[in-house]
Amino acid sequence: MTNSVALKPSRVVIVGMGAVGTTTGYTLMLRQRSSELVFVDVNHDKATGEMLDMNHGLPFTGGVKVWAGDYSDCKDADIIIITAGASQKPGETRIDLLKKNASIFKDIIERITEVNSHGILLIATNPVDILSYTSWKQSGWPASRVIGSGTLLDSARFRYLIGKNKGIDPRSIHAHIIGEHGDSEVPVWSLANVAGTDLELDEETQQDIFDRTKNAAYEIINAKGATSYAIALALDRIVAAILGNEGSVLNVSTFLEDYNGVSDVYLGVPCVVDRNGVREILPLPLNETEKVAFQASANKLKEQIAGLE
Ligand code: 6V0
Repeated sequence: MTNSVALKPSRVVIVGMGAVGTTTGYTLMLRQRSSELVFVDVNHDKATGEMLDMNHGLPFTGGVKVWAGDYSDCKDADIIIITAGASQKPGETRIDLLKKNASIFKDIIERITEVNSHGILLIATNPVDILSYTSWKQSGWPASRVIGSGTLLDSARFRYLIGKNKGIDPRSIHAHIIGEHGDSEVPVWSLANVAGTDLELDEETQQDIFDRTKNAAYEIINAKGATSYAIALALDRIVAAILGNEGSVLNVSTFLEDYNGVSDVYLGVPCVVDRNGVREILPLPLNETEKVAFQASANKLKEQIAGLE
């Protein structure tokens, strides 16, 4: 199978086997990212059903040991992916989910950190930047090992739409969405390029591409109820960077201190990700407009965090 790391003994636990958790589990299994995959859900029957269905595919893929477990399985986990909790219903913003998911998270983080102190927490549940921040605080783990999926998915949507407009493979487009994974996210047009050359997109086209990037989740949720495939691939990409010790640059959510005028908040920015988690945060030379928008995104999230405390 291409795209797989050698199956060194490694364990990934997924907490929350809904649309995102299940698709992520399936993606990790297909790409054989870890030798062990464990599914945990408050609805154990659901986790069991998904596990059985995937196990019956192992004669076609081989390699991975998959089971439905509980928090005791987090003990030996290298990575614990959290996708548990409420998801957006049509018309709801990600911030609308905060109260509900913050209380679910308290319990989940407590149970994980009771048995594990060495792993990496990879958070996808929304609002992902705020829950990554509260998980970091509660866990007491170094920020390098508490990672949110951040704007990796948004940046993928952005690169896809730019690539489509230009007729170029999105993997060859270098363009970043930073800030909140949500309505205040920021497109970094000043640094977007293909092979170091300008994208040559007029203002109206830029606005259209950004609007479609920002509103993609709303469009998909209205049409099919949830997003799952692209977020699963984004989480798989982060797992690959960690377990493969890649040093890949990914727009994950991380703790920022004195970054473009922003401190004490988690936001999506380009980070170097390797076996230890976030090894390094890359400083982006934002223009003035981008900096103001980025700071506004940080302030919005900080207000929400203050409201929780
Ligand atoms: P879903 O399909 O409703 O699945 C949620 C799952 O969590 C269900 O199986 C629940 O049983 C389970 N669950 C609830 N409470 C607990 C608990 N205390 N312990 C263990 N399991 C529990 O939701 P879906 O999978 O669509 O979305 C999950 C979360 O991911 C939501 O908050 C989404 O908003 C978020 N997303 C984040 C994305 C990102 O880019 N970060 C992208 C897509 C969705």
